[in-house]
Amino acid sequence: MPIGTISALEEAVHESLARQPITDIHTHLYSPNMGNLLLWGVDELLTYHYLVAEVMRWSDTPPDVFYGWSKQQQADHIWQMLFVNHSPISEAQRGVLTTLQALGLDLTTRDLNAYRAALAGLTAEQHVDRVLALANIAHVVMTNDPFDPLEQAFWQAGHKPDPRFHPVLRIDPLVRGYNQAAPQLRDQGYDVDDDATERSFQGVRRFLRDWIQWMNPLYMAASLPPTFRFPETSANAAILRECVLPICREAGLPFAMMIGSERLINPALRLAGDGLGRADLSSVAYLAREYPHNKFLVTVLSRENQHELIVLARKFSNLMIFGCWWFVNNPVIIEDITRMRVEMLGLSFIPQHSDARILDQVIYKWAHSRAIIGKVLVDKYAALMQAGWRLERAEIERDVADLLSNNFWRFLGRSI
Ligand code: HDL
Ligand code: ZN
Repeated sequence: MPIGTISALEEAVHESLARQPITDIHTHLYSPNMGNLLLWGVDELLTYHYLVAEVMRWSDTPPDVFYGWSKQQQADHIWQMLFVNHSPISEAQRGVLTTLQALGLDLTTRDLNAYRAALAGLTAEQHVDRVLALANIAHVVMTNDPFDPLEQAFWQAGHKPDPRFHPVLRIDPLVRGYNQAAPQLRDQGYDVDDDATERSFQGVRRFLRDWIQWMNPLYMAASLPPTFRFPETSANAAILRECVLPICREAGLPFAMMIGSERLINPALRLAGDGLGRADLSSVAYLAREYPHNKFLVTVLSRENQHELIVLARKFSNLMIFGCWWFVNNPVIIEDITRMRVEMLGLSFIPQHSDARILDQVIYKWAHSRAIIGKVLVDKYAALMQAGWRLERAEIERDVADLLSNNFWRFLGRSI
């Protein structure tokens, strides 16, 4: 039975989005059997680095003093400054409310200790089951750092993550600061030079092959600065050319490039101290063109880069663009980006990832994004109806499944 009215269309789109289990293709979450790496709960929610940056705008407490406090003291301060003293209307502030409300907590009391008590006593596994069900997430793609001793201990012992959690081999040091990474590689037993020599190439290739074997990642990934250029003569570029791209091709893995992060523009803020810059996307065009047998997942941090990245996706089918990353993960920009992508790519992209660092955040990050993606889809499907197109609910469900999951797995060449 075709959809005949706008209200029926709105119901079909928003219900399809709500019912479609999500593959969240980039997060900083961890399988519950990876121990303390997985962050969850009220105090972690409140001390998210986005909120740390926002509290510093009101607080008389210097960052180094703040970071010397306990997690609970930090959370109390953020709650008081950003939620009680001022209305919590920023995206990250509102997100905390969306999440607490979904967890069944009474926000009229504003009783932070009651919220803490409500979640106390839960195990990580129990909370993972509850939160993934609330957010309707079927697959969580992690960010796994082979230079982190905790991750080395887990993967090199042959442990496997919860099957809902999928690994990604994150290799920033190799392509963003190879000279500094070389000593760490030698510490792990890889015979490399500080410069990008043939011996270094062989050592890094062995490193990558070993970690692919230990981790079985879905893709390799790196966050890259706005100054990222390829080709160019640096050691970082040589490692990308001689090691990362050939090993990705050999293993059939996409390489995810997250471009535009300027690390620690304010070091005092630590994890909250990163900024952004506009990147030169001619390097992405070069890579997609000159490496047609490699697959690239790409997201960019600058609002000004979004349109040109969409144009590149129109030119290269080995390029899959994804998400509204970090500083563009705000409703006004998410809507802008999603409209441009639909208008220029149809349904052949991955609209969002959560980038969640705290488990509970997936509730708000996906609730907020589902609403915006739905608003754009309703407008676009309504235009099809206006043009006399017969709209079937099953086809909307198919399209939504592509956007929220199948486009990713199809691009990987994997069935799930
Ligand atoms: O490099 C990245 O993966 C970024 O997402 C950073 O982790 C950043 O700190 C972040 O959490 N953004 O949302
Ligand atoms: Zn991230």
